[in-house]
Amino acid sequence: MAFEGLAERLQGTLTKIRGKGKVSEQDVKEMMREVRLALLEADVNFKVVKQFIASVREKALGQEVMKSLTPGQQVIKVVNEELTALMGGEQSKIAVSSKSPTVVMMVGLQGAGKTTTTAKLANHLRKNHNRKPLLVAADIYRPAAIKQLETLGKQLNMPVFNLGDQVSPVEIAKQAIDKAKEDHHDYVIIDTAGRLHVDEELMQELQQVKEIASPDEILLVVDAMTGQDAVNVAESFNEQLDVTGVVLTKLDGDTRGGAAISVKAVTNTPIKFAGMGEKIDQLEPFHPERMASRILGMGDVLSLIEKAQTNIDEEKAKQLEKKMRTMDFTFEDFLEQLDQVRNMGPLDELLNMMPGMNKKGMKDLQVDEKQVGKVEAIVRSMTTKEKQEPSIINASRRRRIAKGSGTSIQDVNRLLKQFEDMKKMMKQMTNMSSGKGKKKGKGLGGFKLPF
Ligand SMILES: Nc1nc2c(ncn2[C@@H]2O[C@H](COP(=O)(O)OP(=O)(O)OP(=O)(O)O)[C@@H](O)[C@H]2O)c(=O)[nH]1
Ligand SMILES: [Mg+2]
Repeated sequence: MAFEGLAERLQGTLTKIRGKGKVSEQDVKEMMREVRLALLEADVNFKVVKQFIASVREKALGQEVMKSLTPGQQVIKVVNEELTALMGGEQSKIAVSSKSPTVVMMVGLQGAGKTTTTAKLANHLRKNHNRKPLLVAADIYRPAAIKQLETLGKQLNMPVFNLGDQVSPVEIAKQAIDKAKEDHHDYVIIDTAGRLHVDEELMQELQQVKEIASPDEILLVVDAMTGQDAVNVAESFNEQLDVTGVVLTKLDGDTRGGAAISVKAVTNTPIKFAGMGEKIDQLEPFHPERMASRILGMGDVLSLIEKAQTNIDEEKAKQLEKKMRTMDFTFEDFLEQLDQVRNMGPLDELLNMMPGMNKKGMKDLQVDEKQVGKVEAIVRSMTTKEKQEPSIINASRRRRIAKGSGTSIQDVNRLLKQFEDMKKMMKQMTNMSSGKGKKKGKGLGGFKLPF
């Protein structure tokens, strides 16, 4: 499987710092040395590696600290982000012309996988985008080329446009597009001939086809197994033809993966699809992010990172903030918030993530886990009504709650008092930030949270 060597090396390196509570500059340096070697060994372009390492190092040292991740995990996060960016960041989709049909031209060296990919792409477009492609046999040089596409077309039950091998590719392309319009095809995919090396004659012909067909997309098909060569080939094709996208084939093979990582960086052309096997349905849209996590082989760490970033659901946080403003914040909200944060790790996070809580001066609040447990027990001993409307909690209810939670009446009293204070403070803070209460300038000093 592609990337195995690279994945193994990177994982080995990253595992070393994964659980570390502290990552020193020296750690990062050593790790980057290993990552560098791993990438070079995977046949990633030298310049690309250099740049990559520099930007990871800078970001790993300069980044904002996320409390729910260990420093080791944070470095992994940076490596993952940078690797994703290197491979193009966002997924890059195939062109769609506003004027049907969309014309796609496939180019590339001999044996790269053009003809196979032409069929795979047609299948993908029909299956996933409900399109009606026309395949065009414009390789008149290799004896069996037309036959090969015809066979694939039959297999797909899709028409193949073909004028035999006595008509020029330029003429074939022209007539194919007319035919596509006539038959209401919304995609035309032109399979062209390949050569062993990039040569002048081939390029000229491709340029002529390009001129007549004005393709919306020129997909360069490159064989991932060829490593650095794939990147060089991509560079020359790009210079001559201005390709709009790359298809990396044979990523299922025993490749070292370097091409996947450097092609975008070197040619500034996005990888749009990846060939994952010889079968017609083995073509996948290329997702830089997924590819990066596959290379890093760190689904667990990466999903933890993702969780840390999204766990406090933004929508909920907004609702909560609104509630606090309007004084509707109840003990029920409090519990919900507590649960959400519990899923993630250290509880002092709660304070920083609760809207309005991460204001200056509140940062150093320490949370005593035992106290939190006590508070939670008290809240859970309340009836729903009590949680929603703490004002109804009279003396006998307080007694009952204390008993139910294994705490004292004083504890319950203190919590209720502090909860009211907290709500008041929220109001004050909101007023302050909206400018209303500025004159008071009371500050928040001395206020204690319920735990
Ligand atoms: N394993 C694997 N094999 C592939 C993939 N894509 C193409 N191939 C194989 O690569 C070989 C060459 O594919 P073609 O589609 O004929 O290549 P081409 O670029 O059209 O070659 P020419 O027409 O000679 O220039 C075939 O045996 C394909 O089955 C892929 O993603 N994975
Ligand atoms: Mg071919």
